[in-house]
Amino acid sequence: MARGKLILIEGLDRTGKSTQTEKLVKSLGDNALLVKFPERSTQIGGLIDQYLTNPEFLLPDQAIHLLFSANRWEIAESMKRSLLKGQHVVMDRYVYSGVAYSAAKDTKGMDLNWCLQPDKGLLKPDLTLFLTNSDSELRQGFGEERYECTDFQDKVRGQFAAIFDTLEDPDYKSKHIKFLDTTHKTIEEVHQLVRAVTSDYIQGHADVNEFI
Ligand code: T5A
Ligand code: NA
Repeated sequence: MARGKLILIEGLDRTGKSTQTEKLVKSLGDNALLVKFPERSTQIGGLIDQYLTNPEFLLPDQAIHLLFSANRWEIAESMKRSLLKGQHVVMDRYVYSGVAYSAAKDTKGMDLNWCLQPDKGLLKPDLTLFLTNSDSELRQGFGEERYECTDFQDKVRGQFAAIFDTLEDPDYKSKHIKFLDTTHKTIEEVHQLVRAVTSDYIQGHADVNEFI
């Protein structure tokens, strides 16, 4: 049996990732599983949630970085099993967010390469859809969590660009990472775009079968 595809929706805060991952999973039917990072329902996820929502819950930058990575590792095996059963796994954020947000803090010693190390060995996505939006800070809810301020989001944007330009092989980038501009598009319009790119990918591409 063919394995399912590992599909990732990435982007800055409030660009519509959760909205679009949910719609994509529904449109793929029974054969798709939604995985959201951070997964806040586990014990590790509970600590991450406290860190994000409570400004008084303090952790060193290195420690919260490792917790985000550990949260991916605790779900990695079950994701692998689903893929091998032929299920598509659609992720709401993954390693790119993990590296970009931590590296954007400019903490001494925490450059892109340092930030990438704990995720080494996780499955590499088959397809990444990177959502961009030039006015996402206007969307409902922006500003409620720790990283949601415009200056920091600008730094994160720079780190995402650096990851795609320096850490990814140009051949992988051109075939497996698609950038979708959602500015002034309705939820439904973005969904149609996401669906089109995904079905095109599912029909026409071999599995990546590589690790981070
Ligand atoms: N993080 C995450 C790390 O630092 N390291 C890591 O390893 C990981 C995995 C929380 C934070 O954690 C950081 C990054 C984040 O700062 P999260 O739980 O994914 O990560 O954050 P959330 O708050 O759940 O999600 P976002 O803020 O990123 O929002 P989404 O999912 O991009 O946006 P969504 O879909 O919830 O939509 C936001 C609002 O906009 C509307 C929606 O209805 C909603 O109200 N909307 C639109 N409105 C108009 N037009 C459209 N096309 C719209 N699409 C959505
Ligand atoms: Na979200």
